[in-house]
Amino acid sequence: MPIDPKLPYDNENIFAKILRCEIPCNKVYEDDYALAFHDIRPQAPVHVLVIPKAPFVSWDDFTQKADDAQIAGFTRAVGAVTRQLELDEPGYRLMVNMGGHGHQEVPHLHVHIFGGRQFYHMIC
Ligand code: IU
Repeated sequence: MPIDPKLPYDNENIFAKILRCEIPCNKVYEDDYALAFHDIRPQAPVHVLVIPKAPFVSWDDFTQKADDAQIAGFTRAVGAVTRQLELDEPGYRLMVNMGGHGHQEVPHLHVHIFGGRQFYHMIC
């Protein structure tokens, strides 16, 4: 079920627990601003999620409340992950789901990185 992105941040959401190391993840990358790990239900040969190390519910929440250092740090972390995974050539796809129409299911901002195959039009 999609989450309501207007709800306050839920400290018990699954990605908050991963950040606190209460639940394991298959980690790809970590720095001061972000953690990246393999999606448990991959939709492509490479499917990695990048999450900020701060309590932002959604893209909307992040773009309103994050300070410049958090925005820069998180954005650079996504780039660091794609380079670490050597996806830049031949390329990859980024996706952020937001709200009901976007079908965001986990109430902690996450950027999906898809790679390892050719993509064409929108993912349904
Ligand atoms: P969405 O953008 O909120 O719809 O995507 C949530 C993603 O989180 C989805 O691809 C799930 O497979 C993934 N995920 C995960 O990797 N580990 C988990 O414990 C849970 C969901 I719950």
